[in-house]
Amino acid sequence: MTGTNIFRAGAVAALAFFIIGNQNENIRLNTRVAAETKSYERAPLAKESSTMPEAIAPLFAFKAGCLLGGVMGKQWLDAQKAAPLIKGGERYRFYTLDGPAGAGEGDKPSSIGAPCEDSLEVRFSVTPGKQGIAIGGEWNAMPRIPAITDTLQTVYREAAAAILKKNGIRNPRVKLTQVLRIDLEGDGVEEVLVSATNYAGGLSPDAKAGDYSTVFLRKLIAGRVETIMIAAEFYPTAKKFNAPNEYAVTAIADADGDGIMEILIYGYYYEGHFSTLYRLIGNKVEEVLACGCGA
Ligand SMILES: [Ca+2]
Ligand SMILES: [Ca+2]
Repeated sequence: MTGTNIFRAGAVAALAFFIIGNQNENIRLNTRVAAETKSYERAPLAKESSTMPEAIAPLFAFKAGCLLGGVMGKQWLDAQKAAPLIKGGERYRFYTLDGPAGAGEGDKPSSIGAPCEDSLEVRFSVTPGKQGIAIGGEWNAMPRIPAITDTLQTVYREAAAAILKKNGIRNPRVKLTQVLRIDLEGDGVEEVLVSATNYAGGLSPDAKAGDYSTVFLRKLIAGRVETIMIAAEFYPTAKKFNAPNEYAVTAIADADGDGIMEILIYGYYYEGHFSTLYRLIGNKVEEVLACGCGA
């Protein structure tokens, strides 16, 4: 099996849409954030740009350590399309879940090497952290900073339990690993990103009955808090040699300069890892770029 196939399949398989409808959930209206939405720096829209093509803004995922691709104008380019446009010497800003984390120059992308010749790495002029995302371009890519909150909150444990039961795990061991509050689109209403994982025997080639890993979004839609699945796999029964993945959010940043923050999810399995960038479109979440490496 190739890592590329696994990470693509794992990332794409989980796009589904559920309604939980817990109206008591505390997603609060944040008027201070709303007031700030007017001052975002945005990249010029295509219709505002000159006849010269805009320079590519590369996107690099730390932890998985690979070039996601880039944005040019309003286009998302995957790594293979972006790489020829990245000559080396581009300036990147680094972002973790805690906020901006410095800047540096990147060199020309090069192959990670066997067994992932198609995955590309970029070396930086400074030693960045091991987390988060590197973003080229000049816009403010982190107009809002997520609040990293308590993983024992009952409302999110209950939301996770409902998802697990709906996906066939009758008596789930609910283990939240991350609860992040962030206003993704800057409309003054916070969303909540929840990660939950239970691999009873740790990550291995096999899954035990009741194992799962998921990242989902809680979002206020037309007066109801709803659940939007982003990445997920559920094992109501044990599976052999299926290479289960564990998922968590490693960055939340505006990767294309439109003012809406994207979500970077890191996934790993027993013999590889990957990063997948998702964007919010209205009330849906879709994958835009991914990279990784596995045996
Ligand atoms: Ca929002
Ligand atoms: Ca964006």
